[in-house]
Amino acid sequence: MKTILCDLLGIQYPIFQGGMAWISDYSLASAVSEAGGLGIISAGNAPPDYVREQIRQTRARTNKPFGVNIMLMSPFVEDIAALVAEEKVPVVTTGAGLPTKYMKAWLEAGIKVIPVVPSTGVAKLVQRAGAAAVIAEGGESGGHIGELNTMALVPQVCDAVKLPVIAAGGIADGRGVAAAFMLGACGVQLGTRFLVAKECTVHETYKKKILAAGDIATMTTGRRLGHPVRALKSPFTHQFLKNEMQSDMSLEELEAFGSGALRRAAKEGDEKNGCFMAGQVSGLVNKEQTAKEIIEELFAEAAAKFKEAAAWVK
Ligand code: TUI
Repeated sequence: MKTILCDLLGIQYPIFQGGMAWISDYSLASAVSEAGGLGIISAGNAPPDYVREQIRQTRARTNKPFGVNIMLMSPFVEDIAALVAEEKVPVVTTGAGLPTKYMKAWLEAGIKVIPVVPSTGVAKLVQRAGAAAVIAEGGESGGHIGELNTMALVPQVCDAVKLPVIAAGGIADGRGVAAAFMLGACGVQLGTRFLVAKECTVHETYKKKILAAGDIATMTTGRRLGHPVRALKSPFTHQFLKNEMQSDMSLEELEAFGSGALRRAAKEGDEKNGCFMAGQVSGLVNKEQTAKEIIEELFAEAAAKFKEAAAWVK
């Protein structure tokens, strides 16, 4: 299954591995790129030296295209923005904000810029600024989410811009991939499914929790802070929600309570104080596989779905 996204980026399968802060390192990104998708290193809140080393390690393991995801709320965002231009990484994806002020420098460095957009307005804005494509990520996804869900967001973004659209949020198997294409997307981005990839170096406890999770295992917190986050229900998320509802807790105190929680989950497997960000599809993710197995299975399933569906039309 080849789409214009494959030609645009020089990849074999139209799939991105989502940039997951504290999780998507060179091990996962290089495995996904080698398997024919687009592997993405997450800059998250990390300092530039860490990200530079991740880029070098990825380049040492694959000659294929890869991306760096820039979390725009990072305290190091200015330095990371300069770093990716200096390193001339093939693709930059962005999340949690507007990337427009950095885009001129990235485009001058020959980088393909592919922002996550939560709405048609943001999609149009980044199209004007020179984006090569957009990722329409619905609220089924893990981590920081927008207002709309994938089913409503993807077709509206497809109508709003002329760019290739990559669907994200709520996709974990071939049915999801096929559905995303039916909504008008020409590619998909998956995070949660790649969290349990063999090459993913996240803490074993995190993987076990995803594999054990069911359909109603996630919840959102952080609405009072203006950035809702989806994560597996846990002692941390329940306490966060309680704090959030308590009007005597200031926004600063609430931010401080949440600070470091994703790192504690991803690096330490801290079941009590960690925040295990994950998508609603956690219930569909039931086995650990290599990145290559995941990608090949997804597209074999999607192709079978399309053949089945074609037989319904007389
Ligand atoms: O960014 C993500 N997912 C993330 S970032 C992250 S790190 C974090 N940790 C704690 C609190 C907050 C963040 C964990 N997961 N996905 C991409 C995404 N981008 N989702 C939503 C957006 C987005 C929202 C608004 C993109 C642009 C945007 O622009 C409008 C504006 O008002 O800035």
